[in-house]
Amino acid sequence: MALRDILTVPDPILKKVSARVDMVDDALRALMDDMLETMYDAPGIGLAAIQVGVPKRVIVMDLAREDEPPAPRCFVNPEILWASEETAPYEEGCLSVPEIYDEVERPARVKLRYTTYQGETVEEDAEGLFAVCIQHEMDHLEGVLFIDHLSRLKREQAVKKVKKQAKAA
Ligand code: K1U
Ligand code: ZN
Repeated sequence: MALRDILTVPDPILKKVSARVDMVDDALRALMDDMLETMYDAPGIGLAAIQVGVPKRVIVMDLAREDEPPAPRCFVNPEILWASEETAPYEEGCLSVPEIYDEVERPARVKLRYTTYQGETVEEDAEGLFAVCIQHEMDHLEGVLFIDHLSRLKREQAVKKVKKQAKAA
């Protein structure tokens, strides 16, 4: 396993649309292992492959609380089959937009189909933080960041802050 660098705004790679994965094989599992290690190290609760520069439709996540054992999860080629009309706000963050947090409104519940780490295709309902996080990560697969849901002024201020942080580091 290896730590990978997480791209930050305004890296143009983050705007790419990721490609579907043909097969879950050992090479893809090695990528997912690296992504989980990178996410835990950051630390974060989710990560899309494009954030480490790989334009594949792959997401990792762990929503376990600190007092719970780790619960790593992998989502290959995730699709939203249904989204509720009801929406819910959540104060989101993103490892590609470090130290910026703002409220985004998304469907409160979604039904998903995805392929697992083992290569099995499954369907699952998501609500609460799981629904927020999977929608945030699936936006990454389309080249969309949570700041794209904010006003142009807030988005530009966020990118400016991240550029300033990167210069100072
Ligand atoms: O960059 C990412 O996509 C990961 C992002 C996921 C996310 C967070 C909140 C709402 C929607 C999606 C993060 O993990 S940001 C960091 C974070 O939330 C966190 C970090 C340490 C402990 C707990 C949370
Ligand atoms: Zn993100």
